[in-house]
Amino acid sequence: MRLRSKLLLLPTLALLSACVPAAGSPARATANILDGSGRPLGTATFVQSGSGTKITVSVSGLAPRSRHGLHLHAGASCADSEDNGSLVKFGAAGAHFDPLNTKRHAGPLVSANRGHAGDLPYLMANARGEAVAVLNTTRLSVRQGPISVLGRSIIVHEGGDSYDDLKPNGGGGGRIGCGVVTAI
Ligand SMILES: [Cu+2]
Repeated sequence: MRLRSKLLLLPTLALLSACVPAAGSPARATANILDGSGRPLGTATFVQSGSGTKITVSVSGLAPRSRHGLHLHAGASCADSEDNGSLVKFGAAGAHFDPLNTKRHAGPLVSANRGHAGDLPYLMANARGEAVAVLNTTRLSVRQGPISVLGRSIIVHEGGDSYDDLKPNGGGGGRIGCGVVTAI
C-alpha cells in the first residue's frame, strides 16, 4: 500500500518540477508599452540572474531628441483614472514603486533606502525618435517578493526627469506610455 501511494505521487512531482525553473536560472518578465491611443510604443524586458536584474526598455515614435522620465509604478493596471473630475491618463498605474517607503524620487543609481526602487534611467530619443534605456540593479527583482516587478507597470512620461523632487517626481508631468509587467 505504501509503495503504491509513492508510485502515484511520482508523475505529479515530475509535472510540478517541469513548471518551476531550476534554481539559478534567469527569471524573465516583459511589458508591452502602449501609447494613449493604444498603439505600440515599445517593450520592457526584465532578466534576473542571482540578485541582479537587467532592465532594457526600447521605445520608438517619440519626438526627435526628446527626454522622457521612465519609472516602474506600483499599480497593476494602465486604465485611466479621475482626479477631482479630470481624467488622469494611465492613472490606475498609481505612484512610483517604493517598496522601502522612502518617499523620495532620486533616480536609478542611489542605494535602495535612498529613493523609489522604481526610478529608472530616463529615455533620450535620437533623431529618429527611438530610445533605449538599460539598467542593472539589485533594487528590483523578477522573482516573487516585496521588490518584484511582477504586477507593476512601466510608465513613460511626457517630460524628462531631474532625478530629484524639486518638481514632483522629477518633473515628468503627464503619462504618454504604459505597460503592465508580466512573467514570461
Ligand atoms: Cu513616473
